[in-house]
Amino acid sequence: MGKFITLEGIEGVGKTSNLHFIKELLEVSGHDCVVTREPGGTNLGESLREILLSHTEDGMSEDAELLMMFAARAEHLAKVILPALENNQTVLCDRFTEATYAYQGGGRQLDVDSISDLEDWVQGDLRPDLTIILDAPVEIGRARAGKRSEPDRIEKEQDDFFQRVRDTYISLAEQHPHRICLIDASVDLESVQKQILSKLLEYNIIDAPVC
Ligand code: Z5A
Repeated sequence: MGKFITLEGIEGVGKTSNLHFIKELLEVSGHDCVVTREPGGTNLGESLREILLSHTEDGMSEDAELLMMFAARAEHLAKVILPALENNQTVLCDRFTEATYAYQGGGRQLDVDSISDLEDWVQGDLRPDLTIILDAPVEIGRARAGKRSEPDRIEKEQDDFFQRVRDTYISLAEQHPHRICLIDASVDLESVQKQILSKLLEYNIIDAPVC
């Protein structure tokens, strides 16, 4: 089985900015990478993403949002993630189930046991080998994201929502230190990337370069 690596954090912390950097590190170290994202990664998943992020007219029930995240994930696992892992490829995914714990569990305050039940149902035993959480204060993430584009349906939430999301990410890293690590993403990009490199080495995802 290949390695499964996921990248997480509140909006604007730099997931997109660091995805290519991580892919390059993995490829230099011999990994054959598949880069993908959630919600999305398949035709059905991308259609669900469009609904999830833009369906603003009459809102969306919180349970519908949660179930659509997992519907997109089930398709993603069946069509992209599991076939790649079984083919010994490394899957690098921009967000996965930790985002559901953070946004639907923390942000929306939905029942965590229901999320855990859905996780077991949809994923079985599969959990990422490493989840990198880029962490920065909400005001920094929002200021960076704000410079870029119009907010989508979820980005329109208030700061207290994103504070709960951030707090949940921090607590996930505390609960599962063997597979989830936190990176200080409030600093400049070069310093963030140094931390990412050191975590990939620490978690034995890549080998130290031979000098
Ligand atoms: N969601 C959910 O609710 N439940 C789930 O289960 C899943 C997802 C899977 C879509 O995610 C939404 O889906 C997301 C959670 C929800 N909603 N929110 N909010 P997404 O990942 O596609 O979208 P996003 O969170 O909005 O990501 P983003 O805004 O694209 O942020 P980012 O990728 O982390 O940031 P970036 O684009 O790399 O960087 C933003 C700017 O900051 C950019 O101008 C960079 O040049 C700059 N930047 C980046 N790093 C630095 C540093 N270190 N210093 C200075 N400037 C920097």
